[in-house]
Order: sequence, then C-alpha cells, then structure tokens
Amino acid sequence: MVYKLFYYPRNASWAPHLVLAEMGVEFELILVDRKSNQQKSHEYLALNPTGRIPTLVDKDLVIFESAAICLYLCDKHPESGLIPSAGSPLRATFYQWLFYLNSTIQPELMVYFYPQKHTAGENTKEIVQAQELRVTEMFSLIDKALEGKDFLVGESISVCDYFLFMLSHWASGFAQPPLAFKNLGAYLRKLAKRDVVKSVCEREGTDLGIYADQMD
Ligand SMILES: N[C@@H](CCC(=O)N[C@@H](CS)C(=O)NCC(=O)O)C(=O)O
Repeated sequence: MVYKLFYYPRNASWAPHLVLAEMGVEFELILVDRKSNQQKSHEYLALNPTGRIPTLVDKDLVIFESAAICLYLCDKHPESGLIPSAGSPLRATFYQWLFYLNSTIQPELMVYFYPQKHTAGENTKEIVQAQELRVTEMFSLIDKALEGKDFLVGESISVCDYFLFMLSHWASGFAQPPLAFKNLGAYLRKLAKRDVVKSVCEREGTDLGIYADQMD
C-alpha cells in the first residue's frame, strides 16, 4: 500500500508527513508548488476542491484536511499507537487537544499570516498584532498543560504532538515564540531530537537549528 501525500514544505501537510513517517508506512511525497500557485491549478482542484495543501490519496480515496488525514491514518494503522484506544479517557483528552490545535489555534494563525483576507480595509498591521497576542495566550495555556510532561496526551507520542510541533514552528517568528516558554520550549526541543522529525525535516529542507540546546 503506497499513500500519496501532496505537500509543500512546512505547510499543513507537515503533520500528516510526520505521522506517515512515525508509522513507518510506505508513502510517496508529491510537491504542490505553491510558488506557482499549483494548489489552484485545474488538476489539483480536481483532486482537492478547496485548493489547499495537503491532500492524501489512498488508492481510490482522496481526502483533504490535515487532522482528518491523520485520524484516517490512525484508523488504518491502530498498531502505531498514535491515538489512545477508543472509549478511553485519554482518547477524550486526545480529541480535546487535536480539536483545540486544529480548529482553534490553526485558524487563528491563518488570520495572522493572511490578514488581508480578513479585512475590507488596508490596515492589516493591527490584525497581525491582535492575532499574535491571541495565539501567544493559547500557547501559554498549552505550556501550562505540559508541566512535567513529555507528551501532550498520556505517556507516549501521538498525532497531537506532531500537530503541536507544526503549529509551534509556524509561530517561531512571534515576539514570545513557543520555544521561549519553559515547558513548551523543552518539549519542542525534545521532539526535534526524534529521528522521525529529523528525517522528515531533512526531506522537506527544514533547518532544525532553532531547536538546538545551548549545550548541543
Ligand atoms: N484546515 C486545513 C488548512 C489547509 C491550508 O490552509 N493549507 C495552506 C498551507 S498551510 C494552503 O494550502 N494555502 C494555500 C492557499 O490557500 O491557496 C488543513 O489543516 O488541512
């Protein structure tokens, strides 16, 4: 079985890419060239009518939305342990954080990055400032939740960790970036040391230098 993941480096395809790599399943990466707006091409829109990245193809199935892709992969590969078992309290906590990340933080970050899409006026500066504060508060909440923990949910890596890694990296240009928080910063540095993260980042051409400890 070979999955096809349509991706662009560090885009919302990053979490599914990390999840596929962590699962150790076979997959093919297909670059969607955002520089030439390929995500809006006739061919890509026929596959994914939202015109956004990522898209996963599994034989006849085509699926978009990064979190949905990750959950689908967990259904297909329960042995990977990237989601707690159905009906368990940890599963509820997993849903809570995945939805917080994907449907609360991620859209707020989209407004931060694309403020012009959220105003009929010219002044986007204030939108960017407000969004940075809003999202920083959200990372602060996560920082508290990570006190004494290596993973966001339970005692092992889950889809939530890869999602959080992706969103945190997107916010690395903030005045108070996720890496500057005590617990969240330590957690991100540990994640960046995982072989899966290193190999995916190498494949996507992403420099992990910002995660190096002062002692490294
Ligand atoms: N909620 C979607 C968001 C996808 C999304 O907005 N992707 C961005 C890249 S991070 C994109 O394709 N932007 C190009 C565009 O909107 O034209 C998901 O998580 O898959």
